[in-house]
Amino acid sequence: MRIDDPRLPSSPGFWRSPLRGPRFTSVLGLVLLVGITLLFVTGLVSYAAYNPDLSPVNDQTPDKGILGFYLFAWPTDPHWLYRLTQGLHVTLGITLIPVLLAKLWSVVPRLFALPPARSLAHALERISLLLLVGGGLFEFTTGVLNVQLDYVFPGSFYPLHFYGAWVFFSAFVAHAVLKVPTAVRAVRERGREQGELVSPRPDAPTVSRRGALWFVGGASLLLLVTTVGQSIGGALRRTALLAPHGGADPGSGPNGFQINKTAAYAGIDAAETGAEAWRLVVTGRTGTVRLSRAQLLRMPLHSSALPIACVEGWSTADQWWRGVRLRDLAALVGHDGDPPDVFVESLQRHGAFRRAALRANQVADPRSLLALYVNGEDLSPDHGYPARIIVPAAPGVLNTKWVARLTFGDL
Ligand SMILES: Nc1nc2c(c(=O)[nH]1)N[C@H]1C(S)=C(S)[C@@H](COP(=O)(O)O)O[C@H]1N2
Ligand SMILES: [Mo]
Repeated sequence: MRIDDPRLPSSPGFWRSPLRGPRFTSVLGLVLLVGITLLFVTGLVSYAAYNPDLSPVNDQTPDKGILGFYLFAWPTDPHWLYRLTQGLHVTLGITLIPVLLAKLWSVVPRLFALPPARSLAHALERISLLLLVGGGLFEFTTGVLNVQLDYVFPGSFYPLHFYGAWVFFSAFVAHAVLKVPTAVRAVRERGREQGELVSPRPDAPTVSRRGALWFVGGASLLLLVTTVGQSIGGALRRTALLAPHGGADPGSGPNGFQINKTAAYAGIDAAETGAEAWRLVVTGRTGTVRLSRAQLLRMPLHSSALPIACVEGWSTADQWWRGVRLRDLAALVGHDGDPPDVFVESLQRHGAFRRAALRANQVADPRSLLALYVNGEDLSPDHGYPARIIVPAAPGVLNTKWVARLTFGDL
């Protein structure tokens, strides 16, 4: 058989869909141009929100080197900032899946084309396409796995998704620079389509090109409306049919909002959190103090209305937290006025989220609390009783539950 035998996918004649052509591909490509750029930006922002610049504890991407050039001090305003950026990142990523798949389908004949390279330029182009397609599939797959399966991929999600994003986006930019002019022309022009994507012996159409685009758009819309509720929270959470389920049921009442990891999962024993056993150990410039929950409750208590916003894209509406300001705890151990960074450790013994570092600007914010109550009640065991961190605009992962120790300064 010759490579142009129409029984082989390397032959243009093998691909019969009359939908394929520059116009279909270009419309999808232009949607992805906007969508993936936004995904990349919100993804970089998400990484910055972990404050990896601060301390190796939050930095899940060792040796990020020059890729970390853009990191900045994550602000605490507006308090819903991470809800917005991460809700956008995850919802948009999921919504774009049908567009991505349709785009790949529309160019699939070119992926099989032989010979693999006609010239050096052609070889380079195909290598960049390999990075583009492979990188794209990799980023979407790792992202969805992290959201849906609480991560099962070999290796840590952060370095994989972070490095993958740079590889993918570099190939994406190169591709866009080459193709955008053609894509814009293809969308604008009327008349007969031509070019490599057009089948030389098309089948009779079963759906118009416009109908196919509506189908892709409809699939995206369906994913959008069955996902976005998890980021909006409240009553709309129930519309998030595609959001991960099967987690702990938070029940109703003041503590009835999503639970990420339960106390049982984290290995928190009720004996360790009782009034007898539990002490908060606070260390700073002037030494160490140990505080019982009763002593903490005698300190000035403050309230903040703040959400939990997880990297997985879900978030809660604002909850009403009450507790001791982090900056007051800093002052207790000799850091008056200008509090430093703090290293937070949980009672939890295993798992990456048992400790986190907060930046000085987060400690200084008067809304940042070591929360003891939520919505007028004691924290439930699953929400971090006897005490948890809550910080405005920060990713959920920095809101450490079952706090046992705070170390100010000297990270
Ligand atoms: N000790 C400890 N704190 C933790 C976690 C954890 O696994 N262990 N999970 C974090 C993550 S990823 C999120 S999103 C929030 C969720 O808080 P919630 O379960 O009260 O909603 O808690 C954070 N605090
Ligand atoms: Mo999270």
